[in-house]
Amino acid sequence: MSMRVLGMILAGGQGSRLFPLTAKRAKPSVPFGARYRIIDFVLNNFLNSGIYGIYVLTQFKAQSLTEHVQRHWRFGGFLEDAFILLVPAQMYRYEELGPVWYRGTADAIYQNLHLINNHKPENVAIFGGDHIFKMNIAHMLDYHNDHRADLTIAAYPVPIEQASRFGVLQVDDQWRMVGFQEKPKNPTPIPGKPDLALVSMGNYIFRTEPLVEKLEHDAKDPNSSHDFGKDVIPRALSEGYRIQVYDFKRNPIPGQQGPNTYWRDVGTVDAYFEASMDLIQVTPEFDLYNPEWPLRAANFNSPPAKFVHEAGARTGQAFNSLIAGGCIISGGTIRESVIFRRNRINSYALVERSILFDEVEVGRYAKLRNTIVDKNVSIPPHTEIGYDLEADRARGFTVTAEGIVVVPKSYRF
Ligand code: ADQ
Repeated sequence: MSMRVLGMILAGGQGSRLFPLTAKRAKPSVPFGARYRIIDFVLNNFLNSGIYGIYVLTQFKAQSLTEHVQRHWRFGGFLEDAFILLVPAQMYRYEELGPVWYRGTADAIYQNLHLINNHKPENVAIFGGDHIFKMNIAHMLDYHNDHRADLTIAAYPVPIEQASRFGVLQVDDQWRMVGFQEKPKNPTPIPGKPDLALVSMGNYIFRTEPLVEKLEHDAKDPNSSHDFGKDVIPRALSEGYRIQVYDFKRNPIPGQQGPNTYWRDVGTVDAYFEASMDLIQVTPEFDLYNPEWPLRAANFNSPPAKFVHEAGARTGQAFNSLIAGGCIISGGTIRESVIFRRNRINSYALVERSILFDEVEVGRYAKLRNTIVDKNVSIPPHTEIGYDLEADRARGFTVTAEGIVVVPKSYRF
């Protein structure tokens, strides 16, 4: 019996604009929101949509991503079609390609056509692993089937000045795609809305047969860069394939009111920081607390977060912040911050508008603001970060255009 839909997650991009957070890890494994990694959101989208057969295609700096998925997303067993498995580039799996990595997003799927052939799904849902969003993929699948589409592309309106970073598309009144330009210099606005362009989210549902046909064709083309946006989609459109566009805003999330509007690329450190700061609002745009859309993550047996003080010092306290398990806030103060696992904030320390990854210790009287501290760093007493940006640069920290300071993983003072 063939399965209805096979999930494939593209997790092999370099994420170079997120440096130094991606210096040692692939973008999908960058930590986010005190206890998640970016890939968790798309994995939850699949599971919450009842899609349990998922391959994650990996490539660059995949070690922490591999460990995360293998250890914390173990799944399946009894049901043959229930699995989450990693697929690194195989090299020589297809003799004629030789020792190549995934040459582009389309090639990553092409190099795994044998998996599609094994499962014989009616449709293949190909999603990026880089974005933070909630999406009921079952609803998009129903739309795709109702329209008897060869390909359905999820789309979202963005301000016209941002549109050059995306695939920009045009639709007719039935939302059939009639135009597509990958990262155009002069994006075409939505008719009647000169400030907005409709862009591809890089999330596709293909009927299996046209997908295989297109990929086999593309693989043989010496002029192709083997990318969905640059090569496969424009060609499919010009050849008259039936391509529907799915309006992400109409995607219904159980337990969530109003249109679905949250989709973040977090492509740069500044975008990452801003998306993190949204989470600590009283009513954030992205709700982690909706019980009808559970967001599974790595589960550690962390002890509870604890807030204490030494004799004579002020008690440890946190305001408008997310604090993960295993933290000890021992006399320090935290404001508007996202604090991952097993951190220790000592007496008289002040952490403001900052993000601390796992296993960070902030020494007594240290002061941090607008700072991201990557994993496994011990900040000596009295250190100031985020106050004198020149001094921070001189210490080898990254300082972004918006003045956010990043202390790299395992930095030694
Ligand atoms: P880009 O933003 O350029 O455009 P791309 O670099 O192609 O995105 O990455 C898409 C996804 O594929 C990411 O999740 C990435 O990790 C992964 N990926 C990239 N190269 C890969 C490879 N060689 N092997 C495996 N995985 C790989 C795309 C579309 C646009 C669309 C935007 C939306 O081309 O049309 O608007 O995504 O963000």
